[in-house]
Amino acid sequence: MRYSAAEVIDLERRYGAHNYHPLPVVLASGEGAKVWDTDGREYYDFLSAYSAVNQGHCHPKIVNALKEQAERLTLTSRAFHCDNLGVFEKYMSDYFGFDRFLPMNTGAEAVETAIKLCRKWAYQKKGVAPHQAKIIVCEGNFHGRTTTIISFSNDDDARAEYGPYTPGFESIPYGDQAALAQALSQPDVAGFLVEPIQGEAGVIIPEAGFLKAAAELCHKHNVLFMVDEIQTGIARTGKLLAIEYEEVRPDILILGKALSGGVYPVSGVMADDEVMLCVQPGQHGSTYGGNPLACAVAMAALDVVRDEHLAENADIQGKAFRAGLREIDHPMLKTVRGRGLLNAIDIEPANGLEALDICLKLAENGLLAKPTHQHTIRFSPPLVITGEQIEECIGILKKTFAAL
Ligand code: IF1
Repeated sequence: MRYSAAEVIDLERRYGAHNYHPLPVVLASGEGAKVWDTDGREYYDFLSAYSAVNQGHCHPKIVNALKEQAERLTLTSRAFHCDNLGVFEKYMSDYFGFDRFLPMNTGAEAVETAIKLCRKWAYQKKGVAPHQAKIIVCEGNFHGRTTTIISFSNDDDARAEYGPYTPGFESIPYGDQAALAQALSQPDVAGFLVEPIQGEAGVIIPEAGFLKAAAELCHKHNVLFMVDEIQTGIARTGKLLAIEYEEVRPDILILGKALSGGVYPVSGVMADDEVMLCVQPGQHGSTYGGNPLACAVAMAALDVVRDEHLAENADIQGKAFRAGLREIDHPMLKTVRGRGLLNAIDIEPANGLEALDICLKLAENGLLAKPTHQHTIRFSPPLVITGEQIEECIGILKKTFAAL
């Protein structure tokens, strides 16, 4: 090592943009549900890079797929064919049950792709007048950080001073069926964009039946139902997709993060012919989207999810984790909620201590988690975590709360 942890942190402070405020932990390696810092200290990773590392850190099958492909061919651009893109697209079609897949790289790009597809469809198929297409979104949403996406955020940190904003979006309260019905009955509505569980807002689970009602309302009003499963998808909530809890099928499914197991950025959207074929050559794309490395990595990452039964494990370990958390009797721990291994607790500040202070103490005790907003802590470990490890982590949480 050429630099100490303190020096690395200082280099970031000195030479980087100040757009993040990380915990003061410098990680150097990872395996499964664990990571190690530059001093060799071991931690359980209860963030999983915001649910990108569902398959566990450095999963050998995914890393090997990366290595093998990297030695052969990494990037052709879409100006030519590469020998595994079609194979990957068919794999995605079979895996998720949609006619077609359009690959991109980051989550925000996939959301942008969904928005563009939705508008194309509205003008070509629904007959919306030029420039009038409207997309309904939810208050408290987080869909990424492009200029258009932050235009329909209502989080001041994400949005302020980045205007002028992209028009064409309208918000309803998350989970409000009546407001949605009202919004969808207007003319010129092209789509409804929603997270099955709001991650950034603090793991907010809508009332049972909301997603089912939303799907039906969209269908009734000839509006595309677009579901952002970038954070909730790929087994995180105990099913392959969080929408399976309400047995609904979107018109546009948006995927990212764990689609590549945290090894390489891969995202994209799935849709059937009627929607996907609205985009013609030259009308959308990306230099890296669907490159050979991405295709190889994503197929390996999805093989792992299926072969290792990660959805089932997320369900089992999630239930055990919440049960353990509920055994903690402490006035600062107000509520426990979650689905599968996407969980959160709300903290009641006391004795000058807030959620961030608890995260710092958890880190000292070997468990990494990050507050979302001021009073919520999200717990989302890799889905390969075992029952024994969950038990050990509950021990760390109990010990930490007992010492507050
Ligand atoms: C950051 C949160 C998580 C997402 C959903 C799209 C994207 C995300 C549902 C964009 C990204 C991130 C990005 C990360 C923080 C983070 C996050 F705290 F903001 F809410 F995961 F919990 N849709 N989520 O959650 O994907 O372009 O980043 O690949 O610092 O922005 P991306």
